[in-house]
Amino acid sequence: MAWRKLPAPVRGEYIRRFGEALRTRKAELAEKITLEAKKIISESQGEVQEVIDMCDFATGLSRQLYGLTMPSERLNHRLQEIWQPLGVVACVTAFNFPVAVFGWNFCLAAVCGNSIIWKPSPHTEGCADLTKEIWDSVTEDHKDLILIVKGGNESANDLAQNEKISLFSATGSCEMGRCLAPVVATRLGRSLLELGGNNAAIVCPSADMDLAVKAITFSAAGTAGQRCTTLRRLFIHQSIYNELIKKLIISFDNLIIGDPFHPSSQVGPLLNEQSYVNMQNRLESCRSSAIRIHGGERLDIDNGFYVKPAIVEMKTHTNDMNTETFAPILYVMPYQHLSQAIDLQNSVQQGLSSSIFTNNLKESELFLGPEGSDCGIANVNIGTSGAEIGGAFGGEKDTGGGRESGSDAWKSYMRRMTATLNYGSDLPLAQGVEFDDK
Ligand code: UN1
Repeated sequence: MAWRKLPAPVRGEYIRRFGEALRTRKAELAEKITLEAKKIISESQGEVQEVIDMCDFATGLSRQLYGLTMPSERLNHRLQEIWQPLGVVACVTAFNFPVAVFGWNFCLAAVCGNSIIWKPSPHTEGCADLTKEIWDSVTEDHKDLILIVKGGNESANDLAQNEKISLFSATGSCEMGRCLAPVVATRLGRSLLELGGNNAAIVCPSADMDLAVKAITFSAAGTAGQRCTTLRRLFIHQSIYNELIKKLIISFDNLIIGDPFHPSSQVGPLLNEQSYVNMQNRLESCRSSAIRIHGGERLDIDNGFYVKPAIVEMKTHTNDMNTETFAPILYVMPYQHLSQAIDLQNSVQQGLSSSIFTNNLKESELFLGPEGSDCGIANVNIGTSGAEIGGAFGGEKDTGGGRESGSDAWKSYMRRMTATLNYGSDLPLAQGVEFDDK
């Protein structure tokens, strides 16, 4: 039977089984991620766990696709919302989260009654094939719920153009979004975009310094700086600037950089030579405006593009800091007043993730209030990366405005039908309009 005709909880049961199969094959899929995306094995296992968590979430959700019932102003009428599947969802994913972002999209799309066409990054097609193989192992009749399309920008463009795609969901750079969103808009299609970030953290005088150092190090250097949520800019209150910088330099010096398959490695290599060249070009470009640059150099390990994550001390917020360089470069600046730090944080075009480190309630409330962070994600005493699936994930401004994964993000994968039903014998018109023969 057609997938969209199955009762949603039956669709949820398939997703539950997919989660069970992923649990069984977690190690195998994680190894494939480390092989292709080159992230450390613990992060790859975490990424598979993210898909498993999505399966659990979506299974529960399959019984909770609630539509509101509103009181009708007319006698013997019922007014309600019914949520319907959209049809085919296209999902374009990036190399850095080769299965988790697919999981966010697929699990929701599937319980909502849609099928998915997945275009993975050309760097991580093996991860896509293995994920599809795991899906195929849990179903005889619905293997074609996932179709994989391989290729580069042209394939993504074909999907964006295709009138039969009801939702075009894409994760990647702001440039990619600027190219593809107008293509979807020209056919008045729907898109869901999760584009670049340029995430900042603010460290206030009352912060727990050791906790902040740990969180900053993971967010800035983890995944070799290749998450959309990676911490790229750090604003430190001037009264604690020197102390925190010293601790951060020690923390970065102590990072274990090496083979991502080795369980003790904390930072693996960059994806490829291009990523390395981009990083070096950016460091070169900010050399004249920086006060000091710590790290950033290539390390001679196994012919890979291993780098020492860089800390760049800046005097002012320069143009270099406005661009997302997909590599471990952390720009650091002192600030005097919290409102000034928040302004600097919000001064970039992207609006994905943000953090404040403070033990002062007034500061954290300011940060989370209407005059605070302008990002889709705002954390207190946690770094900018590593969000759980339960919340809606995505960002504002040039990040594209889309929301994926938890909360009510499922609504993007359905169409809202407003139904008014007359169970009386008269035909009263809304707003008291009279249309009877006089
Ligand atoms: C991404 O880099 O595109 O919050 C996604 C995080 C991860 C997802 C990152 N859960 O860092």
